[in-house]
Amino acid sequence: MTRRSIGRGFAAALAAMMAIGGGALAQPATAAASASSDQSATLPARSGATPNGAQRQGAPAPSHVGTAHQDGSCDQYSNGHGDFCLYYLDNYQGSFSDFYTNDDNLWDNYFLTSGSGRGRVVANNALSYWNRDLICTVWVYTGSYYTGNGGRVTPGEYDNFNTTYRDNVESLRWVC
Ligand SMILES: [Ca+2]
Ligand SMILES: [Ca+2]
Repeated sequence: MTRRSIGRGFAAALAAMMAIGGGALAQPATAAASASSDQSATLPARSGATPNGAQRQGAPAPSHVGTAHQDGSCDQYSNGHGDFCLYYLDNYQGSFSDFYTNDDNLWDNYFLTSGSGRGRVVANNALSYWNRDLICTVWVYTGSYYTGNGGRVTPGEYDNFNTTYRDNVESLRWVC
């Protein structure tokens, strides 16, 4: 199964772009003891977190990972990898949709879990996010097929989207 394969060139070109958060207002309950919201424009100085780092490939999938992508569970695995979750409301409230692989078009994805927004299309409808992967960065884009403005979400980061990305994300991809 091919997952999160990404070229190196594009990421380097985007490395100077800004962080996307709008200011941390609350924390997801299960992340309270770990991640902090990093608003800096510089890349985290941790191994494997830079766009020029090794591609994410060959990692053994946890036994329960078969339907992890778009299964309505915002997963984090013992190997440090996890989903990127988009929430319909601010502060990780309402329905969400979970992504373990790249997705160049969020117009055919829906908010999956119970709560406000369930069943609505994800594109241009997400207000907050949580990157549950502690190794890989996510880039979100205001256009489909990785076009428009691109913003970086560092490993473990969660926040409300800032004005550029609020209700305005249409594609996403991973950089490890
Ligand atoms: Ca999942
Ligand atoms: Ca899609």
